[in-house]
Amino acid sequence: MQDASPPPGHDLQYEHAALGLSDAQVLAALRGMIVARTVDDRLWLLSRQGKAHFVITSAGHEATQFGCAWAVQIGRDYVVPYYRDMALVLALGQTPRDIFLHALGKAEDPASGGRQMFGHFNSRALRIVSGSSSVGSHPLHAVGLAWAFRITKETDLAAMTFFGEGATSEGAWHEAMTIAGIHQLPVVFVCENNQYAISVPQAREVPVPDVATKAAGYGMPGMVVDGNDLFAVYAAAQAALARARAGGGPTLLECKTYRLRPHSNADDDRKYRRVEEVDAWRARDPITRLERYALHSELIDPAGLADIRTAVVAEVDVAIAEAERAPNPAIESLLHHLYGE
Ligand SMILES: Cc1ncc(C[n+]2csc(CCOP(=O)(O)OP(=O)(O)O)c2C)c(N)n1
Ligand SMILES: [Mg+2]
Repeated sequence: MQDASPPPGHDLQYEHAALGLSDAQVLAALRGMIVARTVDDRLWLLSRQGKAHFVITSAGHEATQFGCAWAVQIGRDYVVPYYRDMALVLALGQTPRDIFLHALGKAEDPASGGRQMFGHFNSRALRIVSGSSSVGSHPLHAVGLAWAFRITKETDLAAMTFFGEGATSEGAWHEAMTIAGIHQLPVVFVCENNQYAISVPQAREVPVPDVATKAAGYGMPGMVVDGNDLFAVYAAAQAALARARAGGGPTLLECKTYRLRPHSNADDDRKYRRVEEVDAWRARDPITRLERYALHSELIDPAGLADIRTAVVAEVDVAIAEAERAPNPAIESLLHHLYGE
């Protein structure tokens, strides 16, 4: 039988108190990451049931996304995410209900009133700007925002944009990096390097082992971060955002991680990666690592953790039931936001 007790110690780079994080913040992040994974599981089931036509999820990327969200001044800094950032938008304040409304294409979907493909998260209040479906193009939008701050003389804010390592081979990404570097704009570029662009492994999409080294060509620092370590990501994101807001220029953060699911519900990852490889990364699951840390630091005990998991399932059940009951968009809304309507 497997020993259920946590191994001694933990394998995160920092102790939370050293980063100025309270016990309550760590537990809130842990709960939030569990919510994100539970929503992720349920999105997958909705797609298998034929209720959600397309889903693309963040399982495995939670520490990267929550660590960055922690560093954002929510509602002040602009966030320009990509389709993989479901956990990020939850960490910034969107709700499981918002995500399900979006996935099911319902009228109250905050992203588009049920008219946009899943993954185009946005919120005016939270300053989350909808990404483009065209891989690698939306970092340009973040750079445009940062340039606007310069022109309007707005200070003490930054734009943070997210993308995969595959995106760093796209022309638009190079243009974004170039302009940010020339003008030393307040942008933090976050690469969520999960080692695949759909079925294409990193060695066939990126010519260097570390995406972070590309930063040198654009006049900005680049840093490799363990993307499955919540505290390491937070420390790096916090430093980069603080520097950007203070006029110190852009940074490229490369968070090394792994997606635990196929690329989308339309993909079968068994065709291009070995089960043993996926299992090896499951052993480094960012949520398990944070749980181990929380137990080791006596922030919570196993019974408390079980209570969180039970409460999260109940919360997500309610969100999904509400979203399923919610009305579909009216036919008259078909052309809203299009062609001047
Ligand atoms: C310009 C462009 N080319 C191809 C695609 C199809 N496509 C969608 S996602 C994706 C993989 C991108 O991989 P990566 O940037 O590493 O992000 P990940 O999905 O791994 O998080 C591709 C090729 C697209 N949407 N846009
Ligand atoms: Mg990738």
